[in-house]
Amino acid sequence: VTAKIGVLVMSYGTPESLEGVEAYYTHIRRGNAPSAEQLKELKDRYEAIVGGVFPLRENTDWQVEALQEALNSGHSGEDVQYMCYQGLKHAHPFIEDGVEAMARDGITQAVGIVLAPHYSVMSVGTYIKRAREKAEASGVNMEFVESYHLHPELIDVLTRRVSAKLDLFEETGAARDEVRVLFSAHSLPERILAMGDPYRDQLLETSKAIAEQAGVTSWQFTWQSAGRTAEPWLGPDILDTLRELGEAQVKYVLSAPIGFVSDHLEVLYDLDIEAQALASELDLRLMRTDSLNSDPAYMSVLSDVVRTKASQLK
Ligand code: FEC
Repeated sequence: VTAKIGVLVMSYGTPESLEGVEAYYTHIRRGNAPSAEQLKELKDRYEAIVGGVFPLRENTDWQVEALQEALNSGHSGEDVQYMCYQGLKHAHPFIEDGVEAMARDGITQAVGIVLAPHYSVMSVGTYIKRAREKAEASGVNMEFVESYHLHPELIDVLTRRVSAKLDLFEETGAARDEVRVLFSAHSLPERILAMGDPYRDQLLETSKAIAEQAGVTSWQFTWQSAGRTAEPWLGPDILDTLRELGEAQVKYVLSAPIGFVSDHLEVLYDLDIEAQALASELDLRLMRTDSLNSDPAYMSVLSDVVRTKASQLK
């Protein structure tokens, strides 16, 4: 008999339409509805990226499908069939819906993984907490992948992404060592540091590993997309970093948003529109590394860590 192992593939989630933005934003704000002004501002950002289409939804669908294929191919020796289920943090199907669907299909053993390589108690930690609670209530035995930020294949594929854009800079007249590489990730409230959270260190470890492998000496880490709340968020923000680089007469900048794995609002708006506009004002040439999306190399990273976790199921 072939054993069935469920895989809960968790991602941030995005609205299905502009009409869905209000409910989505309210969910992100833990049930507090945004003001009319905040709502308009967010809708405007979605309209600016793709005119009312939400790329994260399709990208997540493709990632989940590609992961299921990767898990079930090439390991014929295993008497295991992997079944992937989607669980989104702020949109349908929610994390709890994914666990429920597994239980309905008779799955009793499962692995959970988040489509984000770095662990923070405020990011991946909250996905896992919700999935674990639902799994316990549904009789599903689950193990979770917490992070995979130094997986050698992840470092390889991200190094290739950085090198490809450095080649492009070179083809258009900039020497490789004139390009400042800016690794970035979603900011979080500063208070995570006092909690001993590993998020910042993991991000620095990924950045350093890629820089070493790509032979990049001119690099730094910066934050992006901080939330609009009263408390202090981790900085410096990428916009301030760009201003500083402008003042320091740097001319070429490569943005490498290593905390994200998909094309979505925080990449397509915050970097490609907002940061790009500032860069042209400052007379900086800014390029960005391509997102991983469903690149087979990324699927191979995910399937490797999922298989390892599955082998630890008790
Ligand atoms: O394309 C899309 O529709 C979704 C883009 C998107 C991604 C994303 C990733 C992360 N977030 C993280 C933390 C926070 C915290 C708050 C927060 C707020 C927002 C808002 C939008 C939004 N986030 Fe997000 N995030 C994305 C979108 N995020 C929209 C609300 C408006 C705004 O502030 O811009 C603040 C919540 C609060 O008010 O208390 C905290 C983290 C990630 C990366 C890890 C992951 O993917 O889970 C961390 C993609």
